[in-house]
Amino acid sequence: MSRQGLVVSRSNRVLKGTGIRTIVRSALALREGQATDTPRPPNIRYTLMTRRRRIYEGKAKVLYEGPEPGTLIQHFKDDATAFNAKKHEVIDGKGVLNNRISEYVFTNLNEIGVPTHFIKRLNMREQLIREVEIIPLEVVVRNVAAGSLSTRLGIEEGTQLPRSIIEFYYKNDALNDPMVSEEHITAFGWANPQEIDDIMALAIRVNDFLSGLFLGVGIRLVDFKMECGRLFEGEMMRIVVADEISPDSCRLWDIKSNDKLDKDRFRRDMGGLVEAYTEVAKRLGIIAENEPIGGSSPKLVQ
Ligand code: AIR
Ligand code: ASP
Repeated sequence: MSRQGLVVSRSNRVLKGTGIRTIVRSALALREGQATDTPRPPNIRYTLMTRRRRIYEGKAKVLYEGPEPGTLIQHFKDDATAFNAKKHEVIDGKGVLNNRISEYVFTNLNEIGVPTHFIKRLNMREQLIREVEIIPLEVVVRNVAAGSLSTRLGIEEGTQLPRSIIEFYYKNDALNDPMVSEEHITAFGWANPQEIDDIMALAIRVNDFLSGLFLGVGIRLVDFKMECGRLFEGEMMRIVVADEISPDSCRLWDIKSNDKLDKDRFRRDMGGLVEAYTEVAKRLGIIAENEPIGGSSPKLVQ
């Protein structure tokens, strides 16, 4: 990642308090896009020397080693991919919005007793999470027909389903995340029957919570994807919700207009993705009405 060991260039600032701590603090704040009042000396380039160990880099996120054993830092990138990364774009501001929206959802889930990997948000793009063993499944819950379900079964998008449907997909890019059944999951040892029960119970609770949350702000939760992980605590293990829950992983339609407020805007070349995610964040009260959108962080000099 180019943001590691970054070089920050700033000029025309009054020189004051330039101890190494101040410099590192400023550089960190800048890197994360936080406002910093700490003045920097003019025309000097700083190299941030703290290097974190990168554990994993996915399409939209990076995981770094956390400050304590058993923790990780989850970093939200601006990258958007679809159709198994065949389509790729960098959308300025997406990572910041997903970090905030996912923080909000996971904080609420923790509060209502749905266990998650989330500990706290650290800055504009990063959150502290518990290290879990990711179960290689994408758990999709659907309330309204859309996307691949509509294509596969010929059901018109927007059709209310008779009941919520849970589907499993095997997380494997090379295979295009194929849909799998409980038979496949247990036969290949991705999860055992007890774990599948736990995952389904979590999926239903998350769906109930999210449906109500979004309905309250005039948004229909059409479907969403979640991932689960095994959290080991001493001798004990439990299944928790992991990854992220954001407009990247949900279909969210405005109740009145049916406007899409999710990643389908990117998948279907509709434009206005950051505006749509901002609308979701504003309706949830995460960001203020007049807060600027998209402004992710200062431009970094490579
Ligand atoms: N999803 C699936 N893989 C990645 C993601 N984000 C989400 C989609 C949609 C739901 O899972 O964002 O909310 C179902 O997707 P599909 O394509 O199977 O209809
Ligand atoms: N994120 C996945 C991909 O890059 C799938 C999707 O969201 O459409 O292919």
